[in-house]
Amino acid sequence: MAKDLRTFLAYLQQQMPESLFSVEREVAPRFEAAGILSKLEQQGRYPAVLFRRVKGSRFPVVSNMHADPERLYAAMGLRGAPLRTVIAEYGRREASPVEPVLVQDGPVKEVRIRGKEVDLFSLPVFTYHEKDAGPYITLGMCVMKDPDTGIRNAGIYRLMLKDGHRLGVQISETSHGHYIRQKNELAGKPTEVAVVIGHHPGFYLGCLSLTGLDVDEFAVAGGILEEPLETIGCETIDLQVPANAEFVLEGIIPPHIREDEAPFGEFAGTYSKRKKNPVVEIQAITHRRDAYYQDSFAGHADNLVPGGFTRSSFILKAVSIAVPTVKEVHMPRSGRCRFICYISVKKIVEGDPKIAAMAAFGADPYLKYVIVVDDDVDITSDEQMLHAVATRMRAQRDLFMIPYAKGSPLDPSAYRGEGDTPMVDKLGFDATRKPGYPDEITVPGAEEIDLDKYV
Ligand SMILES: Cc1cc2nc3c(=O)[nH]c(=O)nc-3n(C[C@H](O)[C@H](O)[C@H](O)COP(=O)(O)O)c2cc1C
Ligand SMILES: [Mn+2]
Repeated sequence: MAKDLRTFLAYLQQQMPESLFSVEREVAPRFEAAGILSKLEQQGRYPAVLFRRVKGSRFPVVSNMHADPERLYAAMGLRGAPLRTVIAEYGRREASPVEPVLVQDGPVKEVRIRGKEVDLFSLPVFTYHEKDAGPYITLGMCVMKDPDTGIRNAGIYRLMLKDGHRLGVQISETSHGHYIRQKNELAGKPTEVAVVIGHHPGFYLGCLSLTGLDVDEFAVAGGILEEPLETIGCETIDLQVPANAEFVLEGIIPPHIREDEAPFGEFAGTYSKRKKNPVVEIQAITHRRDAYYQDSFAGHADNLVPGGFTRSSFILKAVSIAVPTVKEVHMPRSGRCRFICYISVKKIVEGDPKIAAMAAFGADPYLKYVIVVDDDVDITSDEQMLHAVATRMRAQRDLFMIPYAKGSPLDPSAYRGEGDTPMVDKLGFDATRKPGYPDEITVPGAEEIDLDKYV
């Protein structure tokens, strides 16, 4: 059976039951569902949550699926493996794409709704944070096609419900989707888009891979899933979508239309301000008869963890070309899995740490601080990283700044540069030991001490 959301839910029920939290009581889509997710988070719990009954909709909701890295590892068949093994294996599968296969029928076509029958309010779309401008679809994988090459592109972009058939969309300047929509707009043309909702975590991890615009993320998803994605043609637009998704929304982004979108509680943990953004006009919805709607708990672990993971693999590849002795890359939760990158290297050549940091900046525009340490540091520990910064660095020599470089528009420290581009100032840290660094203190014989003999 092809991997999809249902096969993974069944796996969780059987193999990781503690990782699935089922809410039987009816919940309100505005704040109450998010409140439950928030309460779990306050208790340090990150299960996937199945909301069986949501007020105002007949569809159940699966949320928080990607909040716990352990579930993502399990989705790749790597339960219990260390971070470094998982990132290496992700990189290996990313480099072994599997082309999708086109099929004629699939469960996502069980129900087809077109034209005036389309009603986005029939979906159980949640409102998360106090100042959010409305309900948001937060795990819509938006599929488009590059008008120059015809190559498919996929990315998640937040979608605000404006009315029964229109969505506001934030496609950041850091996303390929922005280039595609912009190319079409410059030619005066609309952009066709299919929003895929509800699939196996491997599908999301594959589509979130940091690739070139010339790479079809569905083939990467096939690599991550270790099986081809079955795709099927849309009803009203020239795009193909996974045949065993839960929902697909088909629409177009008309050129030169901008309307108010946001505020919205974003991954940085702050609100994104209201701005003029493009609009998606939905002209058809297809779904499974008993479909699960899937969302991401925006601004929280569910939103942060999957992207950090896929970015690490890409950064590791870029850095290893520049510095062959790189050991590990990690995007810590403390940096929202986006703004801070930790890198360890086995330093053989003085100056390599700065080259490693520059390669990382070149690979990922979201990055703001890159901290490079020796390979004895556990880069999954914020404390060990700060210890290296505190003791092994001299700012004047070991720190470099790149002012006025493109960053994420959702970064609260970003400012608008020429051409309205989101700009940030970036810092690279060489926190490795330099020649002549004093020996670190150790107590001889401590390892062999048996405390029981002394008490
Ligand atoms: C839950 C979630 C929500 C996201 N929301 C947005 C968003 O609103 N806008 C955006 O540009 N990127 C968003 N991203 C990041 C992009 O989906 C990601 O960078 C993706 O690789 C972009 O694909 P592309 O470069 O092929 O367009 C989100 C990621 C996740 C995991
Ligand atoms: Mn892309």
